[in-house]
Amino acid sequence: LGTFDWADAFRLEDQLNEEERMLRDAARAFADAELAPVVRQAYAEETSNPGLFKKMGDAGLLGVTIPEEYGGLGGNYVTYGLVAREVERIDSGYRSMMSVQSSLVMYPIHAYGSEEQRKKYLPGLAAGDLIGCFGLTEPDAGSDPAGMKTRAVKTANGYRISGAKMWISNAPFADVFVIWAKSDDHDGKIRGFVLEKGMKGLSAPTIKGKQSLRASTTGEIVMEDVEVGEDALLPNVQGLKGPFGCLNRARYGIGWGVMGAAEFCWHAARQYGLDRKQFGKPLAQTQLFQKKLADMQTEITLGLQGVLRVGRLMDEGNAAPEMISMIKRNNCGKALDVARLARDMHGGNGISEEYQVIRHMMNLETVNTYEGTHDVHALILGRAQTGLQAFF
Ligand code: TGC
Ligand code: FAD
Repeated sequence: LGTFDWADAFRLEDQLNEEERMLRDAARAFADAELAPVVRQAYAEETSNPGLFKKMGDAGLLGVTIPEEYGGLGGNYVTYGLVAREVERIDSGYRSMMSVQSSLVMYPIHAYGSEEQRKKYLPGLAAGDLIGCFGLTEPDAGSDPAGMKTRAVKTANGYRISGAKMWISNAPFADVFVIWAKSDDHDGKIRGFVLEKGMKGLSAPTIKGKQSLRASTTGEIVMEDVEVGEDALLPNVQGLKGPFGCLNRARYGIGWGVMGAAEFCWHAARQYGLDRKQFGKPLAQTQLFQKKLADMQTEITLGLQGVLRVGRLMDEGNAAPEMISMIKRNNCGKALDVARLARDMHGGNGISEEYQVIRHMMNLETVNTYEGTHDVHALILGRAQTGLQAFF
């Protein structure tokens, strides 16, 4: 019989190859050195430092799956997931900055863009010299992006784009805006466009006062008759499968990322229970405390095994969107449960920013909502097993 490692119950470590472990370790070292020391202040002040993109780029964390010829790492999806887990172990907002850049900006430019667009944007995005954002959600179209109002009208030289996007990560300091609009030139189908900071009519005001994901900057995108050339259109995709193709990658990464946040909370709760004594013995020596630790350990172990399986299928080209819905939904929900338990197990200290579990708990409320809410992914899975859509 084998030995039992409480922190790696199903020996995830043995299921990774040498290169995956090496890149994971590098991401962990980066996160500990560059992100952990700044996150508490960033969260308290609701600011995120755009300079972190350059640091992430130098560390190879941007565009992990993008080929090296465009500045990416040329790695597999398991590596991308492992990196997300390490970054989110520090903060979901930092993982958000990274995953928007990689999956929602670099991926569509690589997958749907022209060779000129790839060469123009990808190396700068991979280096972190350029910052990207992804505009799908609108004030009146969140879970139902097909209801978007943003329009692209054909002009002599290109398109005139008008509309507003809401809740857009990185937007206030973005250089490159991947936005989705209904195009009158394509029978009203949704098309992707790459806009650039400084275009006339384009602005991205910051949304202030978030009580969650405060270390990541979020904004609106306002487009008032923004004139773009034909070269702004992403030529190789049309319809909702364009943005959903990007979301598949980002949702997958979130499935891994939230396990990092959950692991932070679990380990913190365990240590707190070992250190703190009440009624003459460590809290960790009580049955209720141990039951909670067992629940955390079990859900995290199963969640990690699930994302590893889906990651391997992605790397084989065999992952279906419904599998990604399952791991996004379940891992977000379980991570939120773990964070709430950890908050409780820290007693009064659990509400202090010093112990950090409440920051993770607050962040996970957002992560459970964005990229398809917990309930929307339930409806995707319900449709897949009944053949009946229950969205409307
Ligand atoms: P539906 O009829 O299901 O599909 C329309 C077309 O899209 C195709 N499709 C997909 N293609 C690839 N991957 C997927 N996962 C796909 N899902 C659907 C589908 O095949 C069809 O193609 P075609 O060629 O037949 O037209 O569309 P629906 O309107 O009924 O969709 C319903 C629903 C609820 C599933 C969908 O709208 C949905 O997933 N809503 C959630 C919206 C969402 O996730 N928004 C995310 C915004 S971005 C974000 O949150 C970033 S936060 C990032 C960060 O900071 O980390
Ligand atoms: P709604 O769609 O209005 O949903 C409200 C509630 O109703 C939810 O509980 C939902 O599950 C439920 N609901 C909706 N439809 C149904 C139904 N048919 N049946 C049952 N229940 C239903 N978007 C981007 O495009 N780019 C980004 O970079 C981005 N970053 C974000 C960053 C942050 C911090 C946040 C908070 C959001 C971000 N989003 C981004 C937007 C995010 O994807 C949306 O908030 C999310 O898709 C939900 O949309 P909504 O907020 O409009 O909620």
